[in-house]
Amino acid sequence: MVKVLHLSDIHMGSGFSHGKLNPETGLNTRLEDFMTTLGRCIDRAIAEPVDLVLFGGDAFPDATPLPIVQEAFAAQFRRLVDAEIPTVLLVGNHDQHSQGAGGASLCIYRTLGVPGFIVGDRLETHCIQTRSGAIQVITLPWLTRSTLLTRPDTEGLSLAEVNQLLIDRLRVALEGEIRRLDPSLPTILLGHLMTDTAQFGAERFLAVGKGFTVPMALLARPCFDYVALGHVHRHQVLSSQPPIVYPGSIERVDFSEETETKGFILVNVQRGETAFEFCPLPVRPFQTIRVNISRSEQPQADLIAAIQATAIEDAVVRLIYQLRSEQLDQIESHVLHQALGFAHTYTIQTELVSQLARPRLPELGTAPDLDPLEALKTYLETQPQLTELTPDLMNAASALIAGESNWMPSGICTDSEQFSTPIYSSDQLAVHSVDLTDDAAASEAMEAAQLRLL
Ligand SMILES: [Mn+2]
Repeated sequence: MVKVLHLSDIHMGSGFSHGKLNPETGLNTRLEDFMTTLGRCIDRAIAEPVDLVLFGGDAFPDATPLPIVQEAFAAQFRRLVDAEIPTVLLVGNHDQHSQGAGGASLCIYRTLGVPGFIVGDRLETHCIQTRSGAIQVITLPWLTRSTLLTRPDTEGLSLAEVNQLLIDRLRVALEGEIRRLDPSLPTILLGHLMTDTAQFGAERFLAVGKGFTVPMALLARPCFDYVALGHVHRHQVLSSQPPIVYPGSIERVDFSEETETKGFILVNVQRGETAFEFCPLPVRPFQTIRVNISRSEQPQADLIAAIQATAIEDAVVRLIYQLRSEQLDQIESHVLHQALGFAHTYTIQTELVSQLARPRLPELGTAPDLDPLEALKTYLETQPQLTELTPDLMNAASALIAGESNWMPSGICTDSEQFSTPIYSSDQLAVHSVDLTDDAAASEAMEAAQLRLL
């Protein structure tokens, strides 16, 4: 039985905006958080001790981390060298410079010949001798088109066809590795990839052309005793036979990971009989306080109550509150800052429920069924610089609202096609106040944020 610690998506050096300067060290507190958390993973590897550490990729936010960040990362992994624990560092998409053409930040460990360290920057099988015997690890780094395809291969193909071709090539290449495996030894596939069943909008990921998804059928093979994945920041177990596991990121990278538990995986790998457990890490909490006080009689007091009802101590906090513009005078911002002072760091976002709640032209009143032409006329009367254009603007507006197709602005000669369809219908011109309490939109934005990070 080989004992393995599997961690992934460290992203050390990201999220500095959620931290602050530590005057004692001169470091951003979020860098210190990531250093502490990575340190906890390495502590555990040494305390067990495990026979092998697998890192699933994405060490830093990009391939050219600040020297201080690179050093902090190396200082932790160096402890594994001292403890004589073999380690595989897999290359994720964030570790590659210009789609892999500029090398990968982690390759320096191979160049320096760090004892016991293997860099997984290509599809390859490594037979690793550990204290508890030999184990085979197939490394499958983040694939870009140029890894397996040439330009003539992809010429004239749609994105979906290119992705299919990439999957076909991967299937063949992986099959080649599998055939050379020693079936008597435990085997792990270590991959940085998006599977077709991973949560977080795989289809959308594919649709925007930033990557491709690997079918589960390619991974769920009896020749693997454990499939160690990286890339998706939310911990998830995709299959139990064999175990196919994303440990997720070790620290919250941004607010899209607010509710996720962070941790790493301890695995006992045995031919045909693998057991694993998720080990949670005590990481800094993120808290969103979302309050709508637009209908409140006492907006300030309600806002403070919402803050006090939230566990903000030492957390990264964002306060998002919605109010009407005429309530702005009732909010004293220094009181808000005082109430949020217990947070590690915080941001305040004010959203106005409707810009139109306070009529800018008192002449217009607040009649809900205001005629748009009347409104435009009233507006133009207050704008003397537009007097000359007023007849044209009024004509244009009534033509648009009436849906007339043949209206032309006077003095402008255009292609007749251009104005052949009305741009607005009258109901589109009606005034709608924006509903900002749409939770679906909020979660969609969060999902999009997470996808950017993967
Ligand atoms: Mn990634």
